[in-house]
Amino acid sequence: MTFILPDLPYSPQALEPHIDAKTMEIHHDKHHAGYTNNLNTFIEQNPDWQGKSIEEILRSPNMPDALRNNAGGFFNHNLFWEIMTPDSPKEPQGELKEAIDDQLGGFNAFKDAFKAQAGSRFGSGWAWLSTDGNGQLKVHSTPNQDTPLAEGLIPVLGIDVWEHAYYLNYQNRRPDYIDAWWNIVNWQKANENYLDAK
Ligand code: MN3
Repeated sequence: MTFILPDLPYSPQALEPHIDAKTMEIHHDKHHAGYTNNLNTFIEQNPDWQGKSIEEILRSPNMPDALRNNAGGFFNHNLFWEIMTPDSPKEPQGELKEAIDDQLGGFNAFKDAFKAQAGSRFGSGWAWLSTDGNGQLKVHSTPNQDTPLAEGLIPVLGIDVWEHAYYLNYQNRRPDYIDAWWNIVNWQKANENYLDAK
């Protein structure tokens, strides 16, 4: 099985001014492409891992680091492009909105908890809103390219807080990047992810 780098679902400049076109181009065309190529090379050279879906790979308990990092990078960025949009409704939608209200104390409390996870992740990683598949939500973060799948969770939405995701525009101001990111969250897609996981 060969994993295919997906096209961005919008133009590189579509998310400006919140994420600039140059960052999007480098992030997709270099970083995401790199994870995808390295993943495919690893699988070519390690037949034991052939024929598995990306989810099956990432739920395996015994991934070597080369696989863990590149499979995670492939999967995480696939999700990342999808849960952003230039046409954000700016607030949670549908059943996901109800679950955020019921379980996490509402949108503002959720944003604070999410920003705390994203802001305190030392070095490189991701912050997530994930679900256990039974409707329960969890706000958490992972280092490097680790995924919620490895913890038995399914990601609903996530923010990349590697410096390559924001440094050109925001330099060291990660909190400003996180604040701006709420303007481009695709809440319809996040709600679909939540419903699909049930
Ligand atoms: Mn990235």
